[in-house]
Amino acid sequence: NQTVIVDNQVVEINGEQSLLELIRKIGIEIPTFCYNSELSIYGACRMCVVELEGRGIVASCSTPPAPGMKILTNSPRVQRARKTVLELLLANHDRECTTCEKSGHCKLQDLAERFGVRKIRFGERDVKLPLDDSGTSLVRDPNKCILCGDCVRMCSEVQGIGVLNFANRGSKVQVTPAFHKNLTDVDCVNCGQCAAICPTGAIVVKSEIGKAWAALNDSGKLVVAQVAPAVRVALGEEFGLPAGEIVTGKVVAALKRLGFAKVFDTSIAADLTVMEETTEFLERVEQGERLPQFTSCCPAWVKYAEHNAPDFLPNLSSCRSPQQMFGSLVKKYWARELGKKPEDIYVVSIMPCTAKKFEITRPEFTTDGVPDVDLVLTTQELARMIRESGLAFDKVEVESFDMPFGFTTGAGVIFGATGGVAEASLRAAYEIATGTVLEQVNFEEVRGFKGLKEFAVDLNGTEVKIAVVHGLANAKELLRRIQNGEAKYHLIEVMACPGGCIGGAGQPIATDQEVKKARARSIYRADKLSQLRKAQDNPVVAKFYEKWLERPNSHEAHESLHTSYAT
Ligand code: HC0
Ligand code: SF4
Repeated sequence: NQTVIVDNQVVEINGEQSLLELIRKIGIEIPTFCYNSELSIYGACRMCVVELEGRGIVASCSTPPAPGMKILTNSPRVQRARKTVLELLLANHDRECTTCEKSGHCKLQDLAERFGVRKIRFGERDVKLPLDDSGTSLVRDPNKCILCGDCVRMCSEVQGIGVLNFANRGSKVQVTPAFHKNLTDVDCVNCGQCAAICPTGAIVVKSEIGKAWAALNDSGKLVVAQVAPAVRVALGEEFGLPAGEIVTGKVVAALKRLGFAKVFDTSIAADLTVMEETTEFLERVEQGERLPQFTSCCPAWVKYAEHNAPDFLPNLSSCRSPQQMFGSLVKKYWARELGKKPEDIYVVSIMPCTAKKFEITRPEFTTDGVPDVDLVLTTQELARMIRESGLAFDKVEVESFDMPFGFTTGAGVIFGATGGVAEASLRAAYEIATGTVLEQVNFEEVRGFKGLKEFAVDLNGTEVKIAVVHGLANAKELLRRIQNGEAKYHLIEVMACPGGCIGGAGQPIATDQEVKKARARSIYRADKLSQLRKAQDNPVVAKFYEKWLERPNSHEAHESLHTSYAT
């Protein structure tokens, strides 16, 4: 029969591709740097070594199980090999652990502690390579790179971009963009997935907490926050709550305690986006032009399209993302109602996303020198501010979002998971096109983690075909098929991050797929628990139209809620 022996325990082989998978199955945590279930096997870091009878020390990630194998996972030889790997990595690694952005979340630090590395027998490196701090979203520090190649494979395999690569040979090997350029000078889209998978502090999200504290301490400014849909199902993880726990009310309360005057919900702007984007879509369907329509709320996807798919730019929805629509609402209309100048209101977005930091700097989102959104903090940065302040997150009493931007429908919440934007749009498109009430609002076909999801719906006699992709490599493949005439759709949702915003690089680190799945389930649970589930039923959004915007896609709406794209 198909068994192996692991540390004297008989284990059945059940389709596992590697010894590593097989050993982890029985609850032994094999350490790794370069092994990630969603990436190809690289087998370079040598942390996952085990002792195989008759063969000696082997990398378990790249050794397939064979019947009769005898494996030791914790023999003296294995222990020595692991420690040596760690010491060699540390010898070649910047040792500013206490001041590193990744401190406390670093795998190298973690494994050095776990395996009791207290002394490094090898000398310290003396070269100091330059930092890449050029971008809005990420900081790359090659001095902390351990050459596991996770970021390289993430950027090329999952995101289809491939701007990071190995350069030089021998002891001078480095991971870098081509010709040692900065990330801002190559086609990086700021998705941050390289940082999310980096086990050390070699690529990290740019922290802007200092700017937030400065604004909160500036008495001349009204500082308000908007909270993105995906944040509410992830922040709790930073404070020991189970993955996916819905902590909306606690997020609001915590932001209030940090000093934000008002705390608003980005989801209300997502409801508004549904109205604008669906109206635009139905008009394109009627006129048979600029189809398929692509969603435009993911700034990494928009940048990808600008770099790599200029032919498709006319097909992107002209809608600004909910984050930017929210900025417009606050600075262009609400400010007037309050009798304040736009520059006296400071808008901070709490986002799961690193590309949102880039999005607010796009020149079209600054009006008369005043940015529509002033600052983006990621979920992780908010967690850090809460820790800095000393607030006990688990003890904070829940509060509700403030008005006038505090009431959302379930449609605006599901934006946070892959398929959510398409589903929210369908809920509206169906009712607007057919003039009948949609009773069954769940479109299960566009939910879940499959790379490409497809669905067709009859909208008043027209068969409308929808595709949903997440991970830019999946988008790239879909574009190729459309260009070759192999696929035809009317509406396509693209989110750059696997899982959608819940898997954003600004979220608490989650290398385990199950964590992302738990977050997605919570997003749909929050939708189910909502009083209203269709954006077109949001009475507050209806008021915005009455007071400010007239109707979806009006001239006024185009001025402040839509945009155009650069080639
Ligand atoms: Fe998302 Fe959004 S859903 S992109 O993932 O559309 O970041 O959460 O805030 O803007 O609403 C992120 C999340 C947002 C925007 C919304 C959209
Ligand atoms: Fe590649 Fe995204 Fe990292 Fe840029 S941010 S280097 S596109 S993975």
